[in-house]
Amino acid sequence: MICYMNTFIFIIIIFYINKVNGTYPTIDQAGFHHNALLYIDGNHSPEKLMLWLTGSYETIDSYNVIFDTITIIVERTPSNSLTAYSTNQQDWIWFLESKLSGPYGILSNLTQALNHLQTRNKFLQIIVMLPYIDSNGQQTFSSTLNLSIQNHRYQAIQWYINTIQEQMKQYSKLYLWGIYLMREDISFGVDEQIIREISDIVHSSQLRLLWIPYTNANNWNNWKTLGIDVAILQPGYAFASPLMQGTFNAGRLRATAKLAQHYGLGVEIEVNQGASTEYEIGLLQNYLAQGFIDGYQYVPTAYFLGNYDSIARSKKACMLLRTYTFGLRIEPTFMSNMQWTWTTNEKLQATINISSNNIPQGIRINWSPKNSNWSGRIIVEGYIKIDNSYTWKILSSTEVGEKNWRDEEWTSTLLPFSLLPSQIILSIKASFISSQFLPSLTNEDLIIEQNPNGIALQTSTGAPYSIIPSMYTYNPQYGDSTNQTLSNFSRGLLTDKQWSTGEWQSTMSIGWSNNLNSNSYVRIALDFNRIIYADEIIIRLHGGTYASVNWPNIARILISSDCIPFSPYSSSDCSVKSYPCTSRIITGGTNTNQGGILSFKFSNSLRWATLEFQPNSWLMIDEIQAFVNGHDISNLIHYYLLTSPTSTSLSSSSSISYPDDGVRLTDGLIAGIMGPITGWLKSEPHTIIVDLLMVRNIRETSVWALIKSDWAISLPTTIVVHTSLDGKVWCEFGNQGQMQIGERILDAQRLFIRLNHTNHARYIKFDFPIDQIFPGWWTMISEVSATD
Ligand SMILES: [Ca+2]
Ligand SMILES: [Ca+2]
Repeated sequence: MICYMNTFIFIIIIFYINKVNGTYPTIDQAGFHHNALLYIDGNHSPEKLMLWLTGSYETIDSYNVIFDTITIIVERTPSNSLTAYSTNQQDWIWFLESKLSGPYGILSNLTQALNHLQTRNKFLQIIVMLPYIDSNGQQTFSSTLNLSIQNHRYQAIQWYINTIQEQMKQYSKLYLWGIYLMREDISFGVDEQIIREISDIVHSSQLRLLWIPYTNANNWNNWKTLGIDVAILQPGYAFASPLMQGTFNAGRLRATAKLAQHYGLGVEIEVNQGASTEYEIGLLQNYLAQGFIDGYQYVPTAYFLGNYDSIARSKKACMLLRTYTFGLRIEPTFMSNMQWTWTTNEKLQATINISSNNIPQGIRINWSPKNSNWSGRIIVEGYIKIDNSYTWKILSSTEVGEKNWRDEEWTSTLLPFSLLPSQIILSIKASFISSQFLPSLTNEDLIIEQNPNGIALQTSTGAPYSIIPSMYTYNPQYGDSTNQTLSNFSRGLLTDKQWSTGEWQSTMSIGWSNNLNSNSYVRIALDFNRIIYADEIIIRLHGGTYASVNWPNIARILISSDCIPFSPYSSSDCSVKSYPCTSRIITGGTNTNQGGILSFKFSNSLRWATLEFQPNSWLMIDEIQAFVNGHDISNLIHYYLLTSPTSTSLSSSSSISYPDDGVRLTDGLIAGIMGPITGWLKSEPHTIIVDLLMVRNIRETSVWALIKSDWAISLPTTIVVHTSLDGKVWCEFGNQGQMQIGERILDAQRLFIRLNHTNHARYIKFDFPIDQIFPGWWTMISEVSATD
């Protein structure tokens, strides 16, 4: 029996590691293929709908309706209620009577548009949203209905569906497929029960139920048991790339496809802001291209297109969507399945020549379950022609280790870089280095990205800085026992030999919380006061999700004997080595409230080290320890919190509209759109001073600012840059201190000064004087940097 069981498990494992275990829904099962979400918050005339339905741009490009199904959605009602939150009977009546039906309702307008167009099938199928049923917020749904009572819910939903079915009878070109759940997540508990009730009512009306959850929404992979007929998964990449202050790279599209396939969902096509810019068109192109690569092009699909006159706000994006729905393959902006030359020695190495038409902006590694236990370092180098000489240059590097895995092992790692126009790249080499075993990779796992990614890693990335006047009120929730470690190397809570091996105790930890919209890093620099030899550094911290205390997504250590490493890109004057977290050990506590250790094992000499974490909710650290041959040398550690512990509020008491968060301006991320960003009125002067903590070689300085003239945001007219060795005597950087215009990505514009020689500096000062010409306009800054 035991033998039999083992064989059985073995077969399951083999099956699991070789392929995705599951399938997308079929078009027959779902009853649709191309289902577009039509947001009718605005007005949709028949003329406008003719453009929209045919994928035409500004004039009719074709008379063929490219969708077989339309899902009708209203987000906001006249009483300013959101249909995904809580609405009342008046809101529902308004939707049914003035938006859906009637002579100017969407059903009538669609019919009028269809009278001039050709459809694939006899009918255009219609799906109508059902507002969220909120058992708490809808207790006074109407004078007679309280939706916390099951019987009242039943009456309201049944009435809503009956009304739609009645209205639909008047339109012979439209066919009611069913109901769409407006809320994109389903909380555990009573909401699950309500979804089952909705499903019963919908099914008893001979209709079907559609749901489109977002990434990691509650119950996203449990939709079948709740009585939902068809579910489509949102990748979210179009709204959460690093340029949009999010955390997804293009590998998210592949991961979504694999997860959708595994759990039987389709994949949503998403268009950001109507895809009017080259960058956004590139994102759309990759959604569509991945549909061919991973097969979701030929299964039930939902299209999120925003609310515009046409399905997109550029001719090219409209054409891409028409081509895709017609069934043709779309080429990605990235390059995949290239002929890499692979060598295996102590490390695995893949090399490829780059044609002069291509502008690589990063290498993406697509992981699959066979590599789920791999940990090690990846280095990407470029063979680059600069001023008639050729040289191998490190473009990017990263560590893959414990807890780097999300998306159920279909994750990817992006190694971003950006080359100057004068640097011509002839070859790229990717090396995989590990002390354990080498990963098993093939050509299809290595992708060359050509889209900009909003990451600008420089010598100064991660360095502390200050703004004058201050734009940041600091009041830590879980701060250190001393303020010394915020401004210099010192000792505090993290070196006091006190920690909890079990449950988290608030007084023992320093805490950092990640903002959901950002992928900021937490960095702590260590100084051993002299060059020493170490073979293990461990972090004592907490996780398990209690009170949102969780293990970080990513952890690594950078070490150096020459400089305080902020990032492994730290320039040629300083040698930095980096290592992944090699193991995570739970030392005690309960399932949801754990104590544990993250261990970094290496053997090297070092003076300085920087620990870098990407938090996932709260990161709570108790202690840092260092060892050599099992001998504790923690008493040598002095540390500097490069990232301040999370503050209770960001300058809530002051009049600062766009406060700084203390890390944003040197975190390596560029904001391509408005969002959390540091800004001030041009009638006020500001100064930013970056402290590299020691003298470094600097050849170039830059500032990333937003341009958005319809929001009164423009580039700073003048930025004067100075450098200093001691923070007292300042030298102008460049002749006039005036910056040149560099590259632009979305609304982000780079300004820079490059010298012909190297400048020695510890401090870099960026002065933004008062702008007399546009005093009422804003300056918005997302990054300042210095590099050699
Ligand atoms: Ca401690
Ligand atoms: Ca930034």
